[in-house]
Amino acid sequence: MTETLTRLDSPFARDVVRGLAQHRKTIPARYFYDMRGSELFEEITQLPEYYPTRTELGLLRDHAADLARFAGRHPTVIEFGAGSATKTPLLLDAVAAQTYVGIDISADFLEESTAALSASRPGLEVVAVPGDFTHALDLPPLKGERIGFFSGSTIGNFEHRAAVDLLRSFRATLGEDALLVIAIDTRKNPHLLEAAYDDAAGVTAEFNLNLLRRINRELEGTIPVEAFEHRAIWHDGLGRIEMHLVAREDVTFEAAGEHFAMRGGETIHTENSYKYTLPEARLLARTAGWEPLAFWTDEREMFGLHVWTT
Ligand code: AVJ
Repeated sequence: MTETLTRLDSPFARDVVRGLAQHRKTIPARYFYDMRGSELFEEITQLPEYYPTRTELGLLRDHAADLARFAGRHPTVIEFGAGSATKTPLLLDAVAAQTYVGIDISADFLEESTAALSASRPGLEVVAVPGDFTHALDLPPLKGERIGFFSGSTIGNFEHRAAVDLLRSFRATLGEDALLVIAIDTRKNPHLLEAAYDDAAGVTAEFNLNLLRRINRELEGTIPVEAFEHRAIWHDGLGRIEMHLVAREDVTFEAAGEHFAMRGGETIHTENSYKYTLPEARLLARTAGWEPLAFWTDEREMFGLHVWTT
């Protein structure tokens, strides 16, 4: 009983109820990442259509020497979000980091990624800071140069104003004379974008639908998942990919103790993934108090890796 009460009173429950009660229904994208959602995202990163992960890895590899030139002699890498087993080591090696600080709201994911890093590099000092990186954080005293790392183009999940606020918080957390290495996906042919977010194997569809399954699992939901389908659309005016869950027919269901009804064709908007031209990315940097220092992209300009300074 207590268990039920706490679960139906969690931030997830509150955000689901608030989002589904709206005329235009939404659920924040951060709730994709339960255990199953994280597995599915890992699968997405391997899909032939999903270019971001492999392109970012290529850029980190190709520009290791450039990154080393910007870094000082005893750098600390401060990662916003739990580290990826593939990308984080590439940056740490490129700059010969002495210290690594991982910041993530999920203590479990953070514990997993920092433990793996410590185990694989005995010489590295590893610090886990459980916390919400969308707010300025007090870090423990750090020696050496500070290099922030925000990978995956996660910045794309934030609306422009929220992205500016986030980048200002990073600046406050990192302090003066810091660098930020940030991955930002580029604007490109809409067909390529829509394929990347609606893959032939249906993994992204499953990732999107898992949000409904998660509500059913955790919030006593009765959502008829088969009555929904995945949709990814490029919105050119807003410069973003939108993911939706579309009701195929009229549906009614319960979730987190509330009753909801949707008409056939009505959607739940589950994610925005903003894409930036180079001038847009530079404007974003300057608006948030950063100075662009370097930008690297691949041959086909599929993805961008930026280095900014304070
Ligand atoms: C993790 C937010 C960067 O927007 O590409 C992948 C999430 N959603 N496929 C992205 C995602 C659908 C991803 N980010």
